[in-house]
Amino acid sequence: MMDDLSTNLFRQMYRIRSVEEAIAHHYPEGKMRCPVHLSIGQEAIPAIFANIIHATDFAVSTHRGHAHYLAKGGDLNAMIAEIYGKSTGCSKGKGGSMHLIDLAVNFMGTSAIVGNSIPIGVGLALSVQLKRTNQISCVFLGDGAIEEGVFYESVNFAAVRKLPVLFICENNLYSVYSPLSVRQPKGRSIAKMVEAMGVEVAVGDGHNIAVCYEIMKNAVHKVRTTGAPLFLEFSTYRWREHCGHAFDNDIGYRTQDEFLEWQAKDPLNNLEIRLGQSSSNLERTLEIIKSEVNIEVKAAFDFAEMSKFPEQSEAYDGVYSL
Ligand SMILES: Cc1ncc(C[n+]2csc(CCOP(=O)(O)OP(=O)(O)O)c2C)c(N)n1
Ligand SMILES: [Mg+2]
Repeated sequence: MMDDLSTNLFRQMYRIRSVEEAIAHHYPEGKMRCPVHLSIGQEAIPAIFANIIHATDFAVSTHRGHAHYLAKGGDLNAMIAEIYGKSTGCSKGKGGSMHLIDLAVNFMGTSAIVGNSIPIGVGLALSVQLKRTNQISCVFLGDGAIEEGVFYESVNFAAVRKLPVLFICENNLYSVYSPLSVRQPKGRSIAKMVEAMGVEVAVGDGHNIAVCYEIMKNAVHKVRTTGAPLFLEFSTYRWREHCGHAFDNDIGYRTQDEFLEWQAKDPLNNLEIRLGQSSSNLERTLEIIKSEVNIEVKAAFDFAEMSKFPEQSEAYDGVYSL
């Protein structure tokens, strides 16, 4: 992989990780009054996405959406302010961590309801088809969303109407505390199930950034040129508890050995080691990237802290008019 691309991927992954680590660090202060679902450990796929997708393409995501918002180019200050409930937040401080949106970069929203954003993303793809623009619509979803009925309706509709939608399933093996083994029959492959619905699929080890980059690049190109849907399934693993800032390996739904096995495959750490060892110039570049990102992240938290809470009179602004 070329150095420029590798350092870009490093920057994206490091930026997402730093933002999430800072959220985890400040969360116990009690100033973020919303649940947070962190994707520390899952940064590779959004970082790859950031390097491939166009600003004009649409994207929607889930309750675990910080990384996708940032990867699509969403405003960092507005995201942290939103999590702090401030009026400068991307949803004016009324939505919190699970309601991120940045229309300036066509990041069209996230939802607390599992599966809820899938038909929105498919609807956006229908709008692209009707307007005959050269955009695609990307739908991030977790393995748990596959168990919602709306997923099948949406995939079927996308297949039948041949819509330019790219489904990106981040399979982190768990829906809250339930592993796939208690939710799906043994050996059932999510991707194969989707393929049986008439949609092309590709599968990748979400920790192998070189392979996943090629898979995603080909998929985006294919959806854009054919206008047909495509489904990607990447394996990945979240390090922290399902919801919140802490680690929860002690509560018994997964083993410490499993956790350590995935942590050893950390794409961020492994890329840093590989690049750092390859030349001292690259090693210096990584240090510069890290200090730039650290400054940016600190500034976003300062911005959120300094911003005001919404006024009571603004409670329904932008929501609906009576
Ligand atoms: C319709 C609905 N059912 C259940 C929940 C509770 N819930 C919140 S997140 C979640 C797990 C979703 O798992 P997955 O889609 O794999 O995403 P992950 O949390 O692993 O990123 C569940 C069941 C919900 N928010 N909405
Ligand atoms: Mg999951």
